[in-house]
Amino acid sequence: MNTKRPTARLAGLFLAALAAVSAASASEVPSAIAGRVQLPADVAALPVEQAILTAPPLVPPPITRRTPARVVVNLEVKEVVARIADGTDYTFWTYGGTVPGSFIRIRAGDVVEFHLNNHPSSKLPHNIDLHAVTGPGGGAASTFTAPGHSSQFTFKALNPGLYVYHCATAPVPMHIGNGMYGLILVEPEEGLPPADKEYYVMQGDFYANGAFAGGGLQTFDTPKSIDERPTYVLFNGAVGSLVGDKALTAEVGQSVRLFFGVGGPNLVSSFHVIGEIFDKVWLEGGSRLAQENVQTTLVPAGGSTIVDFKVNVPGTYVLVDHSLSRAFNKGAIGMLKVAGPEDRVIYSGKEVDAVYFGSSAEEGSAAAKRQAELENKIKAEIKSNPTIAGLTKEMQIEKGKQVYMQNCFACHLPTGEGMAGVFPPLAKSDFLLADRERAIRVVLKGMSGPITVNGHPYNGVMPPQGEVLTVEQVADVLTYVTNSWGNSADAFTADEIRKVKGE
Ligand code: HEC
Ligand SMILES: [Cu+2]
Repeated sequence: MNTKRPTARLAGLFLAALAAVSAASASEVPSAIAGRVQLPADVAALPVEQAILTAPPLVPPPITRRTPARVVVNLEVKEVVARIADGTDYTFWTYGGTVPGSFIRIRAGDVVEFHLNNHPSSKLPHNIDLHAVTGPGGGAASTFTAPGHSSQFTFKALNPGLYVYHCATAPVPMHIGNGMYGLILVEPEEGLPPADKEYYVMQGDFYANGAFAGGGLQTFDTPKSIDERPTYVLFNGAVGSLVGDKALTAEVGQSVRLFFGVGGPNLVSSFHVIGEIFDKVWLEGGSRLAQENVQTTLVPAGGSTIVDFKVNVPGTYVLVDHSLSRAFNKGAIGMLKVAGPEDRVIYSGKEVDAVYFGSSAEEGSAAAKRQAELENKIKAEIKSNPTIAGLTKEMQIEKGKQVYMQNCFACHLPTGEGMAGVFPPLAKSDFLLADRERAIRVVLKGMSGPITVNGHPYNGVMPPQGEVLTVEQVADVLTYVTNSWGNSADAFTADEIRKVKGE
């Protein structure tokens, strides 16, 4: 496998470079490659199975075997643009192309060979911390994976339960906030009691650089995330992902089981289904049936729950976070549609009408749109005022450093030194400092093909940043890189960037 060598070098250099960066210290840093594990004879003799992964709201079938297996999991990381609300797209980072990521189902005692494959079109390295794993970082350090690479590690599922997995690459709240989480169910050895319908739902808080359903393409907003002011609180990654013809379904008399998790990054959920009572709750996703007859169950960020209930009468049952502004104004609504004969003794009145929620949400979103317009007007006023607009070069450098630590450091490293033969240096780069316009073009439009930097050849792919970054952010990050690590140049202005962008 010749993919191993650059990864080893990447991991080693990255570790050294990251040690100097305090901002990244809370996240997992890559570890050295330990080589393939020598499985003892009894483990090597176990039957080998390819895990079935499913996209939400579907769940893989229950595990029927009552003995352990070696399970191979192949999970692909993909950065995708998808609908977050009507007329509004968002750049999601995903496991398996969906938010939440693919559902993984194994059995306690299984030995899992886990492959994390980072799609070549990804802009950033990613990893995975599975809460079902016993070991440092839950696998994060062992799965740090550059774009176009694949990492492998092995773990034994020691504890049954429903566990969250998530990305733990710096900046962690951004990776999780962009949708990098999912659930892995470790069934108890004897299996779970049977249910007629099983579904997979996860709640997440999203921090967009625009208003709720504000239109256009939105991306992650760091200040909003730090203040825990989400633009959206969503079930399964989009407003309306479980509504209308995408609603969950069941029939009168059936037992429904929800595997519900909270990816966060920040909020907890007061999970409730309007018009239903949870007959059974496996609190916090643990393996013991802990409570019965529950109205609302609290699910922590990075936690889960399993709820079972029988549906007795037809109608629409609404899933909410009972912190209700999140449901009515930020999107945390899903639906379970139950078909079948009425039972007017159990329930005789008229059912909850979906339109009630819909129109409230619409009014909220019209106001939010107006709010976005006003915010843009204020921004335009500030821009045309030279005393406010005149940012000092130092301020630009500080802002640019933040852009760099989100968008560039993964490849060019926090020290700007790059990685010999793979990522060219920005520190004292003759290529960078020779031509301002060319530098702007590289950042906006990306670059590929052979180049020479400080006498060394490079032939890689630099992903375009023009869609991800605003012109101000490009000006700031270029001002930062051309005035750090011994470099020196004039500040870049947004107008300079705009000129190249429009060519
Ligand atoms: C996914 C990895 C990756 C990311 C992220 C990335 N770059 Fe690059 N960058 C490259 C590669 C690879 C090249 C060389 C391309 C080639 O060989 O043609 C490059 C080249 C460059 C160059 C010109 C060569 C030099 O060393 O002077 C500049 C300037 C540059 N990048 C700046 C940035 C900035 C600023 C950011 C963040 C906004 C960024 N890069 C993000 C991989 C990356
Ligand atoms: Cu990630």
